[in-house]
Amino acid sequence: MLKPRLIEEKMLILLRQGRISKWFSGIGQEAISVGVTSCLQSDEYVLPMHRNLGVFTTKEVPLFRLFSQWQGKKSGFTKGRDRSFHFGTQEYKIIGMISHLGPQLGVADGIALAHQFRKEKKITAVFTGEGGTSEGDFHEALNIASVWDLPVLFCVENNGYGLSTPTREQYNCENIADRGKGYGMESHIIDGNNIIEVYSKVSEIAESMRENPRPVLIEFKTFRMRGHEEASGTKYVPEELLDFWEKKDPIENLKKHLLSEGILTEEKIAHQEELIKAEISEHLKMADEEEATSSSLEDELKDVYQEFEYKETLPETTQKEEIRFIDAISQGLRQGMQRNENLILMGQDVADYGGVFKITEGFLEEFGKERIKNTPICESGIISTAMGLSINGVKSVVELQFSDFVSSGFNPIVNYLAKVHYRWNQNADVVLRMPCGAGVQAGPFHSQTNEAWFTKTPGLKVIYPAFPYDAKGLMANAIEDPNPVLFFEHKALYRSIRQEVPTDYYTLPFGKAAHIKKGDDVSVITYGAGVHWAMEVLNENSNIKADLLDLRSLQPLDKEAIFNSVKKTGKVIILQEDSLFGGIASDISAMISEECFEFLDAPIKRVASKETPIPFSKNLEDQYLAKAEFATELEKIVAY
Ligand SMILES: Cc1ncc(C[n+]2csc(CCOP(=O)(O)OP(=O)(O)O)c2C)c(N)n1
Repeated sequence: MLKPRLIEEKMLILLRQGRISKWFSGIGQEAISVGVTSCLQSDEYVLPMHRNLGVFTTKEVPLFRLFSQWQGKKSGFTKGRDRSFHFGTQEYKIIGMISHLGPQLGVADGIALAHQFRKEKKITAVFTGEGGTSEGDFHEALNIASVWDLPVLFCVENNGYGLSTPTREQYNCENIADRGKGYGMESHIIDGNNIIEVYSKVSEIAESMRENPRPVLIEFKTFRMRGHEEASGTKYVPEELLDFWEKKDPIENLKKHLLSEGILTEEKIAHQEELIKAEISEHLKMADEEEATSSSLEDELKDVYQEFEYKETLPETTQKEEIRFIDAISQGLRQGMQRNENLILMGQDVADYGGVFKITEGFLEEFGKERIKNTPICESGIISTAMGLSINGVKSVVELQFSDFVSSGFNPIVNYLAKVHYRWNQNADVVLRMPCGAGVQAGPFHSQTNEAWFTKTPGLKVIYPAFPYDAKGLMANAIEDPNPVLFFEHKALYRSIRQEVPTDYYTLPFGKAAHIKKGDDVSVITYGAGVHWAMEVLNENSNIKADLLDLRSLQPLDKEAIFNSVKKTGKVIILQEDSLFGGIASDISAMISEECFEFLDAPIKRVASKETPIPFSKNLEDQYLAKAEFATELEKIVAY
């Protein structure tokens, strides 16, 4: 406890000297970080927050690495890419927060699920402030852990304020621990300023959780003695409260106790302080002397994704059968699961029921309930859980029942999965299945094709097949690829498109468009249902010799195939099912004008759906969809 306290005191001096930019103080709360971490085994994970310096010192992270991290230098944990405690390290089994607070609670579930899956008797400890408990993620994570009996120790540090908001404006129950009942979960209240109570109670709880796996909620009563961060001060905190809690300082009280019991002497304490101060000075010097971070743009780009070399696998036999798009996805998934025993599939109603589209029918019988998991309705919590699985070495596929519902899991995808490899070189080995698309009269909330929400976020891969053969091979590759992949499956194609597909397992690479038709009149660039709309129109207008590209993969994008086609034809029409503004058609258009301007014989044309939500009834939906306009626009551009 003394070590994090003395480090903090030093940091406050550095802050005043302008040598560090921000500091979130945990002074007065050390007993919780240090006490809980001391109860963990060295290979058990802990997920700290911004005030939990004691977690890092107790896990014996060398101080110069922490100082270097805070100065944005190379010996830190993020190569200067993220600040303060926003990092993880497998070496020390510490998984730091993302700024959004809540997602790490679900990540802890995933880590615990991986232990449960491997039948290891390990617990996972995760921290949150009382403010963070107001986020939906808290509710989702506790509920998941309870439903699945995951041995997660949920530690709430109730320190009186969330930034300037006092607890009475944050929640309206007496104790946060009381919420445990609502989740069917054991809970405890512990005096967070008393290290002996923290250590003795938590070690007993931890041991019993290892033996009898279950989640436990602990509310530690404590107080934040300084501002939310140093610059924000404590003006809004009543003086009496600070006085009251100052008397409960965990270090001073332990010191008194140890002195009165004759366990320590003033001399021994002073000596210990000197040793720690010397260590701090020495390590600070090492960090100060380290040069400022620089990097090549190439290295920065390289780290956005985990390196993955595509391994071409060809079908073992020539055996083929004609199957539907939906069967191909199901086969790709099934064979992927057969080859990867270390893969869990999660989603709403995916087990006994086989998923709402029946893609996972029979999976439960074949792979068992440990691998095929029905989830509660909690997209954010489950996607965070998938992240945790990946951190603890387990692959996962998550079925979003409809891609529309991904909005409820948006935060962990774009902020956690997408950024984690760039931040601290941890991959997110997760495939998100996205049944999407209109044309089935399903209205505004079951028809969206929302790939553009993700193609603009570095760190994600976005795949969008249009044919059974591609869907199966690309699904296999999505599972092999250790990066986060959003796999879009157009619902209108599920049962309407058939093709001869190899029965054996095979892979297809990302970032390669398919050349569906060759022609010199115009390039038609599209994907998903757009490919079938274009084929329909081109079949009816056989006089038009179009070069038809099915992109198949939107991120990575096959720019070379696009540019080669445009350079050949000089005219291009980009067809997209989503509404026009901000869709990928706009970016492709911009790329073509930048790279192929001299080759163009007509203005680039984007054809997309209207700027409204997607209407339900057939006439309105037909009017909304880009399909209606495509034939006319194609004729116009050919005649230009
Ligand atoms: C989703 C989200 N909303 C708001 C914030 C801004 N913010 C950062 S910390 C914080 C207060 C958190 O309070 P609490 O969880 O009680 O933890 P404490 O800081 O008291 O330790 C707020 C509002 C954020 N980081 N993320």
